[in-house]
Amino acid sequence: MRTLTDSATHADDPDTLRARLAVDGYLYFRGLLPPDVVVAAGAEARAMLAARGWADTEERHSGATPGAVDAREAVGDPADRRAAGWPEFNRLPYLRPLRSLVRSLLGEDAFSYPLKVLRAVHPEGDRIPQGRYVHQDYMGLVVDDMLTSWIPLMPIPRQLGGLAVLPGSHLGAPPPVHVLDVDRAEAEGWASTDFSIGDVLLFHCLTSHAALPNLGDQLRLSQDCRWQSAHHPAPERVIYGPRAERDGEAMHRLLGSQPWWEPVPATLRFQPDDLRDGRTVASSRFFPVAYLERWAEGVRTHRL
Ligand SMILES: O=C(O)CCC(=O)C(=O)O
Repeated sequence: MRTLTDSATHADDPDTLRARLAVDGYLYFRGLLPPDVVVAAGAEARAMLAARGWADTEERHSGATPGAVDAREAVGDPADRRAAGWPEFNRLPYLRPLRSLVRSLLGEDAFSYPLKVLRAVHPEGDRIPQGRYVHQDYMGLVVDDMLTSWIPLMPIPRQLGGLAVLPGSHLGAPPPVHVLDVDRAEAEGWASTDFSIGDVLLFHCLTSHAALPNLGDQLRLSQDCRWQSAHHPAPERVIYGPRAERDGEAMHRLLGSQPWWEPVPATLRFQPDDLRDGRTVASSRFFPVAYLERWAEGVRTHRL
């Protein structure tokens, strides 16, 4: 497996970052965030999950109570919902080094979605978590040039199943959805690294990515969060949350009084949720997109 290219020394150089994003489809920053804040977020999430029997406080996996196998199941798990609503965890995308960096790429009207995903991934067993499947985030949300930030909440060596990306995959046809086969990934040129506290992996919504298997005996904790420019309409459900009785921006009631909280831009327009059922054509301001049509029944790409 190739090692992710570190762009930390170019964090203040948006032209270089845009050029790298256009070629590789991702940007990786070693040590971008203050470690103490990330450690606090991880410790808080772990303690809350532990209180519900997900893992003990030493981070070891508790076999007795498997918990949710992936983020979708976790939404229905009170322990995970509580951990994902805690301030230290939510604060990470609002930290200046990350927020300014994303804005230098997407523009000053860029914002992070109010809902952040807490991934608590158990050692690999019979049930494979969603994140292990090769996918592109565009397919779920249909927002041009949406970026995802992936933040390890603990040191995540490859053995613990960090995230891997396929550099350059944003320029071609999306692969069929399948579980990442690590041996095959070697040959195909996938890239990952041994992640440390403070690292951030940022990738484009057309970039294929997947988690490596967790072959350790610890619960692997990370956060992923999505970003877009307010120039593009946003899917309503990612701003207001999945519930039918919507009463304003998700998380606002819980976190709106935090000094770091920023509401989504007032100018933001919305795209109907049923866009998922229709035809869409992707485009990017960073690179020419292989003509990509997304229909309800799947995705077709054509080289122009
Ligand atoms: O962290 C994981 O296991 C998967 C993350 C992922 O697929 C994503 O952020 O889109």
